[in-house]
This record gives sequence, C-alpha cells and structure tokens, in this order.
Amino acid sequence: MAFRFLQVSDVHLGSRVNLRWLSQTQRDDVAECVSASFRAAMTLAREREVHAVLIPGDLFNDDGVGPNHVSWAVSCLRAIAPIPVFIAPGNHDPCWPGSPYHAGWAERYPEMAWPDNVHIFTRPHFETFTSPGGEFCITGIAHTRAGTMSERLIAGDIPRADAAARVLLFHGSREFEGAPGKEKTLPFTGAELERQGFDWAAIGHYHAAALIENANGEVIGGYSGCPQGRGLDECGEGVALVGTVEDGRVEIEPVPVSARRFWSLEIPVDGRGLPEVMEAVEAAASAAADEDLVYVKLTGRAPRELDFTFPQGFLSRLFAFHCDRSALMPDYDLDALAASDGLPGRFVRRIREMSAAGPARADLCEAAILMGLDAIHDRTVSFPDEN
Ligand SMILES: [Mn+2]
Repeated sequence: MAFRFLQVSDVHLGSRVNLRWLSQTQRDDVAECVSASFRAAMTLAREREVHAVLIPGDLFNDDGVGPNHVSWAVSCLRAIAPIPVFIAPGNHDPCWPGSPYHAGWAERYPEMAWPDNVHIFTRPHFETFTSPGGEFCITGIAHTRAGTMSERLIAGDIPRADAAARVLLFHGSREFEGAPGKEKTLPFTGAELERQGFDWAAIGHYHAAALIENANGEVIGGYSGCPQGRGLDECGEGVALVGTVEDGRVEIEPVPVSARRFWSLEIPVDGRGLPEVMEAVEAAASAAADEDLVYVKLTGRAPRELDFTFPQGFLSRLFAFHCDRSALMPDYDLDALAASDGLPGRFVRRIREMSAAGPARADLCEAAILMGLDAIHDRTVSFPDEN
C-alpha cells in the first residue's frame, strides 16, 4: 500500500510584515495570507486523503506567539482529524516551558489544547512513532531551546522502526555549495542523510522548496519552504509537498497554497525613455497575477532630468506595485569631474580619497558622491531605498 503524506513547514504563523513599500492594509493582508496558506495546506491534506501530515518546524514565528495564532493552528488541525499530524518544533518555535508545544500549555489554555490527532515531538533527541497497523513510522526530534542546535545528529545513530514507509522529520540545515546563508541548525550533508536509510526525510528551515537526491538520483528528502512568502526574499509560489512512498520509491508533487506571490524585478533603463521603460516593466510584470505584489527596481544610468515617475493607475491591476528608482545612476562623468577645478571636482576627489583610505564602504561613498553632486546642482536628492 502506498503511504501518502502532506508536508508543510516554515509557515511562521504570527509573522509581522513591515515592508515600507506596502500600506498598512497591504501588510495586514499579507499577514492574513500567511494564516490562510496553512489552512489551504490542511484543506489539501483532506482532499488528497493523506495518511499523515508532516510539519518539520517553524509553524510559529516565535515561541511567544499570540494565543490567536495558536488557536488558529489548533482549529486547522482539529478540522482534519482523524488524519494524524506530526510536528517537529524548529529553532523559531522550540518546545520549552511556556511554548504551545510544552505539556503545560493544555493546563493553562484547555480551550487551545492540541487535538488527539496531533503528535508533537518534544525531546532534543530522535524518537519514533509507529502507526498502529505498521503502515508507517515517523522518527522526529524537537528543538527545545532558543537558538540553534549545532550537534551533527544526522551523522549519528538514529532509531528507526520497522514499517512499510519510514520517515525522518526534523528542522535542519542541509550543507551544500550555495546553501542559503541562514543560521545553521542540526547541520547535515546529503550523504549523511542517505546513510540513515529512511524512505523520506521531511525537513524544515530553508524557505525555498528543494528536493534532496541520493547518489542514484532518487529523491530521499526535501524542504517544502514557506507556504506563503512574506517579502522579497521569499518570492514566487509557496507550496506544500504531497508525497507518496511505495516500496521505497518516493514521488513528490509540490502544490501551490499561497494566496499571493512576491515578485522582485530588475529593469535596466540605459538609454531608454519613460514610454519604453513602462513597456519593459509591463512585460516583466505580465507573469504576475492581479493578487500579487510586484517590486520593480530600475537600474542603470539615466540623465537626472529624465523623470521615471509612472502615470497614476499604472499597473493598478496588481494588489501591490512599487517602483524603486533609488538605484538609478545619474550620467555624471565622474572621472572628468574629478580632474576638473571648482567645487564639484574638489568634492568628488575628496570623497574618493576617503573611500580609498577606508574603512568607509565604497558603495556608500559612491552614493554620497551622487547625492552631493545632485545637491550642488540643485537637483532633487534621492536617498537609497530600504526594502
Ligand atoms: Mn527555521
């Protein structure tokens, strides 16, 4: 019999969205989308009639998450009973006294107690749960303190029961070239994971979906990533993974569950005027759906007097659209200026000397030169955006 599961992690329920380029209403909406994505994943679990839901950590944004987010999670999981749910707390939502995963929680908030179909791993070492009929076993571990776990537990002995499908569940960092520059927790390599011999490893921590293959090119584990992006570092479709394990063979289907997607687009303006730039932006944003959030960064050199302000209503079909012009470089000939007499020349030379002497950052010095020249020439001084 095939074992069918749904995997979702790094939901970060209770996230606050503080992007400066969004209105408060838009920020609140994205925060609600985060909650909605979790419910969408659970609805999917019921529709696909999975045998288990796997949540490898960071369901909550932090262990002090508000009760309304806990009760949201509890009600979403209660709604899919009797499908069993397995949670392996992550570095953002460790299981420790006071956290919703800790034994004391149900005593303090009986109305927010986890339903019977939810199994939470609460210890900082691997333990195994086996389904009553032996169809599957889940071996999981909890983060139990704030911060990360540096132990290389995936390289050690991990217990595994006998079952038709054997699953490993944890929140950890796969080490590989090009790995996300995140704080490392429960670090492991693909080879270490492969040696453990599980059919599937459901892993959380990285926020982009990714599969891990063994030496034969067969998938042995993966990250679902965030089901709903919360900013420009989480662009694209958020998914849950629906998987089947049969006779040791694994098939994975990523299914979209995000309500909105972030897009980060860079458009070079070099030599182009407003109409052509508008056309380029529209073309680049054409793949975005109306409910999406699109952030466009204009790059390249342009005369300062060229105004790249888009007309009112431009791309208003989108839920959110922002154009960042702060990276546009004016067409000052800095070398010619630096060789010239007069105030602008002296100014450019002085800042360049400061930059060369260090420790000032070269990009800040460059920005200072451009802002200074704009000020000297009585032009509008634009400050670099922070998003
Ligand atoms: Mn994490």
